[in-house]
Amino acid sequence: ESDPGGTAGVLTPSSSGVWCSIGDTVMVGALARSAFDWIVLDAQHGEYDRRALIDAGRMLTSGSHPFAVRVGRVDAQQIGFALDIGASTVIVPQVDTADDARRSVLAAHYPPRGTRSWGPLTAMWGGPAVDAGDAAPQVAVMIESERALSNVGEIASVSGVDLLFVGPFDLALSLGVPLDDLLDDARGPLSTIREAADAAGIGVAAFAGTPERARVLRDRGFDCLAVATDVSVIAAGADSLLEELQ
Ligand code: 3PY
Ligand code: MG
Repeated sequence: ESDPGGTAGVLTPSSSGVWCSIGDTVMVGALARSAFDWIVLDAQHGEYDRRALIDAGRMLTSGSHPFAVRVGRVDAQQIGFALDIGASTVIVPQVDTADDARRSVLAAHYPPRGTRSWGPLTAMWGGPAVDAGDAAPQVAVMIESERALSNVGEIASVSGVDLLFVGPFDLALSLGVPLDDLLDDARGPLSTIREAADAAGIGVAAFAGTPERARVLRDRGFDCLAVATDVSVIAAGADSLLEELQ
């Protein structure tokens, strides 16, 4: 069941995002001015420690640029803190069960809906004093294991789960299949995930990392995609600028 009040999250249909791992505020600022629809700060595998998250969050919220944080795990403190720094979407990795999903939703909402602790960091920075009752973050749970796949129907129907976010790299590892086989399989796990989301009336998204994989995922019915990473943007930009010179 989707959030009855709706959310102002960044993961919307037909949108393209960039996944930031470097932990650098200037890089995030440049990407916020680019044509990408959304930005993810990756605090699971990226270089975002608490300080780097604060710096990036302060910069993005002062520019009124909405963003997402991928937290390190299903953890109330990390989920609350991602929202404290102004993220409008939280992406929770390794959500394997309906209970993991419920804990993620509870952590993202203030009482009475959830258990989030009051954290007015953005107000401290001079931003809007978000009223506790008004905060409506988008909660995306990552489906990236065999266990998550077998529980995907139950996970999708947890009230407050707004989106299933596929982590194809971990999902392929967990299933013991090559990544390309997972992506090429039109009737396999990806369609199971999409159908579970459809049945629950919620959205889907996925990490692609390259435009090539994004095209394949689009063919599988995923059109909210992390198409590139901050590192790949730099590499591709460097090559294309030099090509221009030829
Ligand atoms: C995965 O593919 O497992 C991811 O988590 C993408 O970052
Ligand atoms: Mg993963």
